[in-house]
Amino acid sequence: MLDKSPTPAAVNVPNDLAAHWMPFTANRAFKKAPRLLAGAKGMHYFTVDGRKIIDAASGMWCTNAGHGRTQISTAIARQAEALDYAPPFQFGIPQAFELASRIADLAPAGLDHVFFCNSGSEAADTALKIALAFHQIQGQGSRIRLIGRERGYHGVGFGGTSVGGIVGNRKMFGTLLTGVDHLPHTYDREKQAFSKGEPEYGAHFADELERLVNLHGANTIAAVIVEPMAGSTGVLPAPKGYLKRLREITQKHGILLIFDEVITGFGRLGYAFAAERYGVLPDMITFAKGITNGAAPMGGVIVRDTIHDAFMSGPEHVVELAHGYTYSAHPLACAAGLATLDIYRDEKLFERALALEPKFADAVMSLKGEPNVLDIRTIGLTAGIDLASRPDLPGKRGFDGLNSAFHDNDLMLRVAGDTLALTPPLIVSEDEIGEIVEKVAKVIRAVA
Ligand code: PXG
Repeated sequence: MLDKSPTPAAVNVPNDLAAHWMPFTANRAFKKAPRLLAGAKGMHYFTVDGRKIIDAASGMWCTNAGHGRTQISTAIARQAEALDYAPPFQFGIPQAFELASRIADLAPAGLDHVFFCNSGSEAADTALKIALAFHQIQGQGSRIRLIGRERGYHGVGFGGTSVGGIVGNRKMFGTLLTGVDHLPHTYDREKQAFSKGEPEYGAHFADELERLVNLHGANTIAAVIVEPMAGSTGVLPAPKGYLKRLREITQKHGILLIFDEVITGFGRLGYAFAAERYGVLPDMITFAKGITNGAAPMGGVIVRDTIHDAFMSGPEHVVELAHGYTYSAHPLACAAGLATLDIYRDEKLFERALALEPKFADAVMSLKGEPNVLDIRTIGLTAGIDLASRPDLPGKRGFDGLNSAFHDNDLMLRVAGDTLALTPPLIVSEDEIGEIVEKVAKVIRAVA
C-alpha cells in the first residue's frame, strides 16, 4: 500500500495565493475570485466549498474516460511502489515497450514507432526535430523550413510557438525560430457558419501550400504541421477534403506531414486518431492529454516506419537520435497510459463518441438564436460557440462566461477569446449533454 495519509474531508485553502504564478491565467482576476477545485469523479468536479460542477471541458481536453477512474489510480499507485523511476536513456521498462506497441496498434498502419515525452509541447518540438534530422540523414540538409498554420496551436516550446499561429501566444517572444512560414487558417464564417462536422467549403485553403512551395522552393521545406481540428483557437474542424489535399501536395514535394493530435487523439473525433476519420496517412502524429486520461503527464510522437528506419544505420553503439527527456516514458505515466487504453477499449469510448456525435451536434446547435451567438461549430464530441465581443473589449464576454459558468451555473467550460468551447468526457450521457446545453444557454444569457 501507499504510505499516504487519509484524504481530508475538506481541502484547506491557503490564504495567500500570491506565490503561484499561474499558467495561461489572468492571475489578478483569478486571485480576487478563485476557481479552486478539490476533487473529481466521473463527469464532475467538486469545488473547495463543496459544489458539484459538471465538466464540459474534460478538464482541459484530457479526461476522455471521465474523472477518478480507480483502474488508473490503482495502476499508478502500484507502479510507484514497484518502480518509481527508471532512466529512459540506455535503460528501459517493459511497460514502455508495451504501451508503445498498443499506441502503434491504435494508429493507422505504417505508423509503428513511438517516441515518448511528457506533454503536447514537447511532442510538437520532438516531431519538428525528427523531421529536420530525417532530412539531414537523407542527404537533404537544405530542407530546414517548417510550416504551420494561422490559428494553429502546438504548445509553448520555441518550436511549437514558432509554427503556432495564435498571435497572442507569439508576439511577446521575439523572433522565434527562423525559416518558419504559415498556411492560412481554414475558417470563413460567411461560407461555413453553423456547420455540423467538416464544413463543405474550404478544401482550397490547402492549395496555399503550393504557393509557399513556389515561394521558398520545395527543397528548403522540411515539414508541415497542422491540427486536424484546431482546438485551442476555438474549434475549427478541417474542411471536407482539406487534409487529403495537404497530403497530396506534401507528398508531391517530399515534405513531411505532421498531424498534431494532442486534442483529436484518443476518441475526441470518434476514432483513435483523426487520421483514421479522414483516411489520411501523415508521416507523424503527436499525442498527449488523453493518453493517460490526464492522470499523469505524458506525450509522444508516432512515427512512420520509413522515417524511423532511416535512423537505424551506422555503428550499433551510437545513439541514433540525440533527443529525449529525463521523464520520457516515466513509469507512472506508462502505468496510467496502459490502464487508460484498457478503459477506452473495454468501454468502447471512441465508438461511443462517434455514436453520440449527431445528438451532441443537434443539442449544441439549439443554442443558435441565443443572444450574441455568431456561429456554432461541432465535430466529434466538441463544439465551439462564437459570441460577439463586447465593444472594445475582446475576450471580456468569454471571460465573463467562464466565471458565470463556474460561479453561478456549476459548469466548467473552456474559453478562447469570446468563443466558448465544449468538449466533455466521452462517457457523457444524453441527459448530461442536455444539462450542459441548458447551463450554457444560461451562461450566454447572463453575459448578454
Ligand atoms: N498541441 C495541441 C494541438 C494542443 O491542443 C498542445 C499541443 C500542447 O500541449 P501541452 O501538454 O504542452 O500543454 C496542445 C495543448 C484550450 C487549451 O483551452 C488547449 C491546450 C492547452 C491548454 C488549453 O483549448 N492544448
